Amino acid sequence: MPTNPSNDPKIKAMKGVNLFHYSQSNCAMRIRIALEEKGIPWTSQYINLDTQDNLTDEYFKIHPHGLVPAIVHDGVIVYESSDILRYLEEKFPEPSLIPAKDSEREEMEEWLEMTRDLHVKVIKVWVYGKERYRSKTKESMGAYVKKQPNQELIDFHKMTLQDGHIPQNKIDEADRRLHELFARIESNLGKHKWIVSDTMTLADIAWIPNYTLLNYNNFPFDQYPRALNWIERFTSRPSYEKGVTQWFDYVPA
Ligand SMILES: N[C@@H](CCC(=O)N[C@@H](CS)C(=O)NCC(=O)O)C(=O)O
Repeated sequence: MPTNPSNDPKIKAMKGVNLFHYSQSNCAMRIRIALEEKGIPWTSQYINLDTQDNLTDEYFKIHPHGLVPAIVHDGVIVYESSDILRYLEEKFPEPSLIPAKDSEREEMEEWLEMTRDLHVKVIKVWVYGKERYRSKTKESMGAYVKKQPNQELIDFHKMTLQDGHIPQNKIDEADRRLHELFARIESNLGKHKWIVSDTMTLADIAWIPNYTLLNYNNFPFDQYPRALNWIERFTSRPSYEKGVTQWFDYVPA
């Protein structure tokens, strides 16, 4: 788990849980939801991705790839949303968001790993592809390439800038993977109430923000009735209201 006790006096002095996040980031949403589910008090450190606040030298001291989310907990840095979820679970075990059985815990880990592996090639490709959205300009890309060590992200942002945007075959492949994943969620929900067990776990928290993003672009969730019921149950929880809905219209000062 990438935790870094920092030598920077300003970071070392940070007390409690400080969340570096952006309103619309699905990766940040999952951390805000987990914090609310666990009732952990936290301090908001807002990183405005629209103005590339994530690319400052100051922020690179916290996240080595200049991405959100990251947390600083009593001077210790943790980044990568799935690892932050695991870290919070370890430090704040109650209420538990881990399933009881070993087999369920293994499956929960699989869903957590998938959030990391599929974030760019499936979720981002599908969402940016549908919207033909460009979060960088050719000019801002120059600064980004110099700072960003993550080649997958550089290639992704470059792809959105090319003529014709993201190639249709990549969007189709992302669409196929998403249907595969939601068909699996649908099948799992036929066996238990939540994605991996009868209690809500980190797997549900990790995946509900993907629904939020895909739903903006009309992913056909109506093909998955049990998933729709899961969505309804989750989105009516106070943690979703506080961790997701209330941030939709956030305007940084
Ligand atoms: N796998 C990482 C992905 C983090 C990530 O890509 N965050 C996006 C927002 S969802 C970001 O900070 N993008 C800024 C950029 O690409 O410059 C995680 O789950 O924490």
